[in-house]
Amino acid sequence: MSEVRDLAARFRAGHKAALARAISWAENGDPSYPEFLRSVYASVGRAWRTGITGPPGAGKSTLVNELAKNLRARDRTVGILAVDPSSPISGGALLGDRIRMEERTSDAGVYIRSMASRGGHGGLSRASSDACDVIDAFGIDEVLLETVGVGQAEYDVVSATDTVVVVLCPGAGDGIQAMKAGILEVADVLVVNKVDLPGSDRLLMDLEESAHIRHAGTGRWIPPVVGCSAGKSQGIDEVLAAMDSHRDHLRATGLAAVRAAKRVAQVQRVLHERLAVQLWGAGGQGERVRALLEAGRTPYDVVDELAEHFTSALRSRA
Ligand SMILES: Nc1nc2c(ncn2[C@@H]2O[C@H](COP(=O)(O)OP(=O)(O)OP(=O)(O)O)[C@@H](O)[C@H]2O)c(=O)[nH]1
Ligand SMILES: [Mg+2]
Repeated sequence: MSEVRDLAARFRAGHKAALARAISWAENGDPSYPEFLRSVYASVGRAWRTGITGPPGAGKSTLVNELAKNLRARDRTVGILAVDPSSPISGGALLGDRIRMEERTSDAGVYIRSMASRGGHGGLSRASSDACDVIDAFGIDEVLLETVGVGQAEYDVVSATDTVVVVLCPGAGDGIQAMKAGILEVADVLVVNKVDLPGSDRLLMDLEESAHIRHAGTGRWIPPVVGCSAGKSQGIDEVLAAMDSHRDHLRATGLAAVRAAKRVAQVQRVLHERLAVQLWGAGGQGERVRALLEAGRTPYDVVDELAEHFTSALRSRA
């Protein structure tokens, strides 16, 4: 039996080691992954995927742990993917996450995996969305994907998940102001964590007002704003209720169309990634570009020349 068929068989039989292996294939862009995905793809689409994003230290992991606990109490199986942004701020927190989540790992209904964001940016978004597919195909009910929301990562989590929960906490002040437009753009649920700390009421009101101003009259989903204290296990049911309300909304307004649009975006992303590797990869185009620029060409002329070079290279390969 081929390696892929062997893995798919063990995967379908519910072996977690096979799940782990398949995620590694996804993460590393293993050449066996596409064939593996094909063999289990009919099972993809049953899980609900929730992205948990927000600034470093907002309490995302603590909240994920609490959400997992409550989802387990509802008899839902849970897969947790924590993407390590390998930033100096959060790099150290990963070990803490692991220890905190230890209590969940003895539960057979929970699968926890952290992924490193090594490699290019596109690689990370591809890998995390692939890993969501794999967990989904395994038959797990709920996927919780934790990512640190800084810039583009916020948008990546949107394409990989159905519901995006943005976690903020009081005390970040101006930082949150600066990010607010982006946050409101991606959030389906806005959570203010650490309501045990001062400043949370103001942040709650501020977000509520901003969400209404931004979305009122647009007919778009207005993200509910919920306060909680994940560290004290308070308000978690309210967060789950807000997540449920978004899920109900999507189901009532056309989940299939939303998911289809995200798949189209995924195809475009993977194609970009592959073309970039094929075009820029081994050839060392940097040198070529520099030489052309040094010869006095404008950037546009260089682009024309490269485009010409690429198309003839592709044509000769076809
Ligand atoms: N006061 C208070 N502290 C909390 C609460 N929830 C989490 N914390 C603390 O906030 C810190 C960061 O929590 P994490 O859950 O690791 O935050 P995170 O957003 O996952 O952090 P990164 O993954 O590093 O971005 C930890 O020291 C937690 O104990 C809360 O409700 N109240
Ligand atoms: Mg974390």
